[in-house]
Amino acid sequence: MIKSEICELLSIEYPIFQGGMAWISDGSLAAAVSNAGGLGIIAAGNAPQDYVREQIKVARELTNKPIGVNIMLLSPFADEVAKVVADEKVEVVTTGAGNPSKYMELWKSAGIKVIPVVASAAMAKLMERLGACAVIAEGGESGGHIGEMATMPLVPQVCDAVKLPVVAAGGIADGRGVAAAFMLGACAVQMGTRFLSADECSIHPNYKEKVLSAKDRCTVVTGRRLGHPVRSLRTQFSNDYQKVEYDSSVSDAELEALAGGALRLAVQEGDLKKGCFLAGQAASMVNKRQKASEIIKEVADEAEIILKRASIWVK
Ligand code: TUI
Repeated sequence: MIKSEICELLSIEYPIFQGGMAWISDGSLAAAVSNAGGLGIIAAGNAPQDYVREQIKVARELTNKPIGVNIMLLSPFADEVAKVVADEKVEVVTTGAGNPSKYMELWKSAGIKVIPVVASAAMAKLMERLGACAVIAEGGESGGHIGEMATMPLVPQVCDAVKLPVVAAGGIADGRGVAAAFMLGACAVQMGTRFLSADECSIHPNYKEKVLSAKDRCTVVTGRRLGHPVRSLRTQFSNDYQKVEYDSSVSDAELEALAGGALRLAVQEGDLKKGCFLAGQAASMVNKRQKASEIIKEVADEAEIILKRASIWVK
């Protein structure tokens, strides 16, 4: 059994988080992961407060284990959702795509454990000073909104910068990734892409099929011009977007309009032409449909075998 200080800190069995993926990570998926002993996380994404309250209720009906909510800080509803999670006293809040400083006091006074995603060592230090209980060091191999650094150099540098427990994310989809993350100094991992194939993940069948058939070079990054780089599977949408991204005759507003609604079209409609199918570089390592509990157990068992064998390298 792999265990670390994060298990005691959060009262979970396995040091494995399920990433809060906008439009995807709902109360059912989060509850399945938490019931399996990991940390299930509901994504607030760009949704208003009612959706988030409802998904917390769904999760609470399905599990009495701790759950988390991810607040996407670029959301126009971030302020109201920040209050909802405090009201509902979810056990853990993770944040993404920005700096959550202004909410830290509110969440801490509600007794919530705050675990921000950081994309740099400096940001990790700031979060430590403001009272985060851990940080997620997410490299640019991940799906969705990404920072500049890759997981391999980011995790050890964040570990050196803070005394807090560090959760590694980005490019991790099996036990080898978990073992590597622990070797880099992390004490837990967060996986998003791997959970896209979970039976409890209710994305459109076309989305699941695209992930299951993805190859190693199937992801691309778009959105750098607008300052919000996003990794997704190569599709007609990403090809169309890339064609106009650096065309100076296309305005920023036109580019925004092209991307607007593309996540929802992928997740709910499975729209293979206009949908933006977010996924990380580990997509091609996701090869089978499984229950969330099987994913957690398989990944943890693989990591255990590898970590036990690690001493063979020392002569
Ligand atoms: O947030 C994510 N991944 C996401 S959010 C999302 S929804 C979205 N849709 C369209 C455009 C943009 C977002 C889809 N995927 N991951 C966590 C993450 N956070 N990755 C990188 C960061 C990050 C970046 C900069 C965290 C902090 C940060 O700090 C900047 C600052 O203000 O200091």
